[in-house]
Amino acid sequence: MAETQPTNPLDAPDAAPAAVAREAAAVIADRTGVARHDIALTLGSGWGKAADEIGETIALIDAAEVPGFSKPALDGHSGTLRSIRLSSGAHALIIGARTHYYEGHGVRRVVHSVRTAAATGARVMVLTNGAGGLRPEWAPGTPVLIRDHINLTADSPLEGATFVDLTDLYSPRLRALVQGVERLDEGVYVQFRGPHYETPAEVRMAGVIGGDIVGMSTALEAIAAREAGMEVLGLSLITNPAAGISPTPLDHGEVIAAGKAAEDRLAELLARSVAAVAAELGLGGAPADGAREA
Ligand code: 8IG
Repeated sequence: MAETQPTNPLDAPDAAPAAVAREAAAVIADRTGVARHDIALTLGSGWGKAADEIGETIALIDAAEVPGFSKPALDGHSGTLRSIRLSSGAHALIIGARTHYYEGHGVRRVVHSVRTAAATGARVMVLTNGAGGLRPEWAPGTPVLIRDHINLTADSPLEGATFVDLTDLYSPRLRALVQGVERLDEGVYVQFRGPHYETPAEVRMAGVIGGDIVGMSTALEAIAAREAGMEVLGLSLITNPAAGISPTPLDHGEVIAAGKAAEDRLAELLARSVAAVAAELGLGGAPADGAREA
């Protein structure tokens, strides 16, 4: 008997992405028992350990059971969505199920998790990734704050004549909060389509046009987050010098080791940053300083 292809509601010709995101958010609220999440995080390569440091896990959901999330591609493992309660009482939604643009399922699928996060109530979207670095002083394992981006995918998550201002897309006040936790370099993230890495000539081009970091995610997600009204924080873990930046070819084992060595530090950085963001925005139980009535 022929199995029917699993269908994704986002792929229906008349699908409304925002409506699918609301359905997804309703499933998340139902499965977690958390009516509203305050902050959402997508954890990319190297950042996964942070989930355990941010707070207490309330619920784990298989992303495949949430409308619009992609079914497993190769290894039968679809990501998980995790609901965490911070000590402040704020609720964080951890998205461990990123769909990359290079998978070729279209940009709607790429940004569905971000739209879903907004529909759960999240006011802040934290996007993290592993990426290549253009500055030679960035050793593998260096975290960098994203200050701005250049989108080289020639695509957009916005549909129709939707004009969204991207000035200060990577929130200056959230960057300042992270800088207060740990002093970090900031850089411009350049999203390439991938999945191949860049040639040295492409990396030189990225530098000439103002880029510092090369990767294959985040820019499209950040645009969708802004469209949905969220404030965006972006962090890259430099796992390797971009092609042609280092005179010696990269040893894959060394890169993996550098990532592993950085894990604990990144987890602590992110957990402290999230706590600072929750306090600043008055997310969760405790009101922020200054929000208190006399
Ligand atoms: I990890 O060097 C990682 N992801 N585009 N280039 C691009 N993406 C990356 C790289 C890199 N390293």
